[in-house]
Amino acid sequence: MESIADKVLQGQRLTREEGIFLYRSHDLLTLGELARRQKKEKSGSYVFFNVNRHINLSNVCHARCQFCAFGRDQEDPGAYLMTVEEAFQFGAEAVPFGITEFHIVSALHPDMGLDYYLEIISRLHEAFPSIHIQAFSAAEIVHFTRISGLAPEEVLKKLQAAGLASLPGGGAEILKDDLRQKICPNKASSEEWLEVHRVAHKLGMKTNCTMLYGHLESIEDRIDHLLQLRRLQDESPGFKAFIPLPFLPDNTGLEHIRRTSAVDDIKTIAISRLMLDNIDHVKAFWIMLGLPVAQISLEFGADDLDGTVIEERIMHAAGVETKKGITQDELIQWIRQAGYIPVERDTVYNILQKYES
Ligand code: V47
Repeated sequence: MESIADKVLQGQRLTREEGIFLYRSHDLLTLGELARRQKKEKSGSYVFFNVNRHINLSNVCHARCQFCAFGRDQEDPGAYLMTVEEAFQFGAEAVPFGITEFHIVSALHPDMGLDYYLEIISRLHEAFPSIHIQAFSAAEIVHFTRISGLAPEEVLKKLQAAGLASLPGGGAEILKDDLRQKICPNKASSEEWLEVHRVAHKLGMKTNCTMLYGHLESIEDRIDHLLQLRRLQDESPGFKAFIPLPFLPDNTGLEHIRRTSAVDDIKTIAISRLMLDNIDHVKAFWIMLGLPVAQISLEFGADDLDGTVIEERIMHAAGVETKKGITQDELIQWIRQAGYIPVERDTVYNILQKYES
């Protein structure tokens, strides 16, 4: 631990073996101290949040990943698909709440063509040009290439022209193909996921990245995943935030697996902060971690709690017990109680308002 601490203090990069060592260590406080130091270098005493609305266009999905409780077959009870008009209204009704972002992710619908998605983006963008549209995980973009026969670059350019501004970080799961064959065999491969972000960055789009952990993967797989993200960021920078997503097992094909512990969640936040020295923000997504663990993770390297969300569906299908949304005032309180300055940001981390007391 001492030699790792020295390296962190000197700004040197940690290796695969050091990452694995940190996961195996029980010295949570030293880990926290190092990660907090890194967080302070990147964002000082600020902790970010944003005011956004999640929109999940459909839950009808041909991929039916083992870890997902949200996806449905078309004829299943509870299956839904928003029309373009319904999606537009769903977004529009949140505008009076002062949202600055539409966060749109969906399922891999077997029948809807690319035009459906383009139309929703352009309707929202034309009506609300100042609201940032962050939409479609790389797994969805790969799906769009398959249904349209277009290359990732062409799909992204069409979406960009319609008003898409950035990509969320979903669909990464664990970037290891033999594991993906077990948990998500019908969607983008590791290289396809990476390629979409590589191309998006080259087109000038900012994106996020995630890691779904706590299912069938090993500690080594987690570290290898982080290293792949770090490598892509070196080669083609554009990731703004990393979001570790603890696996929520209820109602999934992996229901026998126990939910990750708070210690694992906190360690994962801290280790990602230390390994991903070239990604500025680590997000503790409060919906998944729960507000108490998300708040404590601010002392372990996280510098963002994500947003107001308003109505979250994917994680709630998997039994998460947090609320479906939260007010801006509540987010400000949670951040202040941890001793940090709450900062409202836009999607790409421009500062909109500081709440200094
Ligand atoms: O790709 C699905 C994950 C992701 C479960 O970019 C699950 O700012 C845990 O990526 N247990 C979608 N995780 C959500 C996502 C996201 C969320 C918040 C912010 C951002 C961002 C991105 O959710 C999926 C998958 O990895 N997921 N089911 C589950 N049962």
